[in-house]
Amino acid sequence: MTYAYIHVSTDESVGIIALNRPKVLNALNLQLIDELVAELERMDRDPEIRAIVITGNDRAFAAGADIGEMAEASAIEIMQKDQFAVWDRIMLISKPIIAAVSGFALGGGCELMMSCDLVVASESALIGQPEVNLAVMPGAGGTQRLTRAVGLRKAMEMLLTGEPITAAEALRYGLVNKVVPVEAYFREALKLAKRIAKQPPLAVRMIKKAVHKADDLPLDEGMDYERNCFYLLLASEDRYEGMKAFLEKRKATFTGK
Ligand code: DAK
Repeated sequence: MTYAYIHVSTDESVGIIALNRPKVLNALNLQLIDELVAELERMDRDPEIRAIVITGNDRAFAAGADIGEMAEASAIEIMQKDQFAVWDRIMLISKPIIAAVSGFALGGGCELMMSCDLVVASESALIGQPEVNLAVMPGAGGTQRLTRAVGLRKAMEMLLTGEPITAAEALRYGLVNKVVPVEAYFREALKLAKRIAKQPPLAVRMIKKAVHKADDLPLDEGMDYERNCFYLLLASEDRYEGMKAFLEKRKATFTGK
């Protein structure tokens, strides 16, 4: 598959997608999002890939949706094309996605980052939702996921002022997992991805889904969901192997069955 706006590679069992529109700070035009989601879905189906890293470049993860493209489109055109539907498909990816973020992660860039499961940021990262400056508002989860992640007061401040926060502040608010020097953010994200890629894939998949349910379900329903996943994993071959290997004091070999 050849793409115009993303670059795809693999390292061991990690799939890597680099957003690639550097001249416009990786502004997310419709084709880029289509390519990104198509590749995420392809990697999700590929049994050789166990975790996915999405990155940009040192200057920008992504500075938002492409304002040039949006400026031309009417509300009716955007609604009729149902452009948000493609974004929603990111949440259906079953494998863990790690964002490696440096520089600007603004608007749709911040929303894309928040759709990932883990975030490793460089010290230069600037993260925010500046849509208000354009007299619009986030449409791909900015008011909902940011509020869940950082709490109502901080989300209000970021969304109403449009001011980005630094990586250090994002770490304090739990919006990113780790902050490292700019030379190291991609390497650290890859290291984290490789670590997760070695875990038994069925357990990883079910844990990811169950954690996301914590945002959506009341506690009793979430507990119920968790328990059903737990029972299902007990039926896997890997769990016999995992427990047997522990008792035999050897390294487990997981097959994803
Ligand atoms: N779109 C298009 N081009 C962009 C861009 C963007 N979001 N951000 C930057 N660029 C372009 C600039 O126009 C410039 O192009 P040239 O002039 O060189 O041709 C180039 O990237 C470099 O940018 P600057 O010269 O501005 O660089 P600076 O370092 O001076 O400033 C900046 C960097 C990030 C502070 C600044 O570029 C900036 O404020 N950018 C806009 C940030 C922003 O407002 N982002 C939010 C956009 S709204 C949707 C899904 C999602 C969304 C909407 C709909 N649907 C599914 C329907 C999300 C909406 C948004 O994200």
